Amino acid sequence: MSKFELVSLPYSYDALEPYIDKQTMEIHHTKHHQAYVNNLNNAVAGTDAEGKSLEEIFANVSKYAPAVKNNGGGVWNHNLFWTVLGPNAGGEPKGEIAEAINATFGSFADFKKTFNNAAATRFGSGWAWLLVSNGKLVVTSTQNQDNPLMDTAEVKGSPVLTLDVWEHAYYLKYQNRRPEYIENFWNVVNWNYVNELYKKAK
Ligand code: MN3
Repeated sequence: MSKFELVSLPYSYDALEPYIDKQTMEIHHTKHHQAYVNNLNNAVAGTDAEGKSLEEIFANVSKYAPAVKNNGGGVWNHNLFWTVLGPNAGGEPKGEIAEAINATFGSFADFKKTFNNAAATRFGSGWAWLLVSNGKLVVTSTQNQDNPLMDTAEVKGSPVLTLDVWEHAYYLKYQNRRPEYIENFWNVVNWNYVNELYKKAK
């Protein structure tokens, strides 16, 4: 039976400096993300989740053990997170996602305020999301490693942008300053890829 594997980063650990530091990226990928992969493989072994894709599991995640949900989310969420970041990125979105953001939120600045607020006010550990829900762009946040693909999600849909607001994502560089981490995140958003995800999801 094929097992879940740790994806490679599409850039080097220091590629997002100075906004996300090399040490954080290396520990986040090789320790945290790897642990979710290992724990997910252990959690699905010998159950009827074995051999299923994460998307299939999430659609019925309420039927599985908490370890499948928590570690499955941990694997999938980080897979997405690495790809919506990139070096030589940031700035204003372009293309269809830019038009949709302006139409939905009024402006890019207003969208950022909404997203930043979702990320800053998520109590404890979790994620902020921009997703397509019933054909519309929506901002939400989830606790722990939950995500909008899960049947348990309050707001369901297809994510196109996400931000990890677990302390392990920022504490080495930013300590308790989550808002500063959130603000700097905008310098490393890979809008070209977010736009591709949006075109598939809408
Ligand atoms: Mn993380």
